[in-house]
Amino acid sequence: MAEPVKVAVTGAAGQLAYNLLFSIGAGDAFGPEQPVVLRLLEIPPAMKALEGVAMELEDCAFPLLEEVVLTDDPAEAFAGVHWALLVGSKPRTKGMERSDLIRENGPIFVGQGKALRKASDAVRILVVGNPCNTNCLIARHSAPDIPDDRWFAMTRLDHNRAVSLLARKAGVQVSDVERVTIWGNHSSTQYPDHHHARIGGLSAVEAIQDEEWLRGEFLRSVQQRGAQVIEARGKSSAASAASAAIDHVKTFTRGTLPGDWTSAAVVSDGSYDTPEGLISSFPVRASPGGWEIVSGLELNDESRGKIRASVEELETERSLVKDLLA
Ligand code: NAX
Repeated sequence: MAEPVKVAVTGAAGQLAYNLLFSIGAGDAFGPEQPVVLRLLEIPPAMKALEGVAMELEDCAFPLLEEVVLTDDPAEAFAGVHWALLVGSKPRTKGMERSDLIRENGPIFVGQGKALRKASDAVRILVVGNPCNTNCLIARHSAPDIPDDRWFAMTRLDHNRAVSLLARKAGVQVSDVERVTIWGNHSSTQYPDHHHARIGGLSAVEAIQDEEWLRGEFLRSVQQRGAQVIEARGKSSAASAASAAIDHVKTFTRGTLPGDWTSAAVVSDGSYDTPEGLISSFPVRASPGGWEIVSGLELNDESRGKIRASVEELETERSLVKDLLA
């Protein structure tokens, strides 16, 4: 048997993690040959609930799940891990502004960033807890020794939502939809871009024959899907978000399909006029050896304007947490 891959999951007693941990245990993220160790982090009041989750993991008798460690100490959670899935953060409460949420959650990611120094040299970090781009920025600044290409904030759920919507509108399978891009922030300013998408080998405009829908309803539906799920379910997306996190790990472990790309918020290298260092979503090609931002895509004025608006929001968020960026 191979050496186990060690995976830290924070917020491990929360609803998203409840949909995530069992998939990881079953082998969905790392494949049927790869043993896994789960290192689960929670805050002290949630440790009892976490014990319940651990009992259930045990009761699944997953052949690949070698060990489950429960802790409220970030340094212990991250010791030697190859992947850190940072899901835990405080939820937005009634009447709370996005800026309040950023200030509430920022300090969590300073502490966790520092503790990530205990991780394996090969660690990769996926921040899911919101506001995920700016939380990722804070953690990255607190762990300057971890190279830029290891940091991700999750826009895969937005990407999957866009792919699914295009497939349904065109009446094709999701596997026929390629090269969709989510640009910018994981927020309602994100820009789901159909311009380079291919649907069954055609451009999105040719396949869908409804440019007005592509430029209007498609965009708004992806941007507002999270809010719609909350409205309908009374809770935020959990199963689809967990599935997207698994997709992200799979893509960045095994690579994107030939000719296709994915979306992920990564450390900007200045591409597409996005200021260097911001954690912004781009089209990304991955292989088992690494990844790169897809370069050279032509953007029309409308696309450039929409990307700029989302990037400006990220800059505002960065200015709100300036004091937390070591
Ligand atoms: P829950 O409130 O169910 O769970 C969050 C868990 O985090 C709780 O168990 C809490 O005790 C724990 N926690 C809080 N502070 C912590 C800390 N300092 N260390 C470790 N654990 C801590 O929320 P859930 O529905 O699981 O969502 C988790 C996060 O994912 C939220 O921030 C949510 O906004 C975010 N999401 C991000 C998505 C994305 O696409 N990037 C989509 C889904 C989801 O909305």
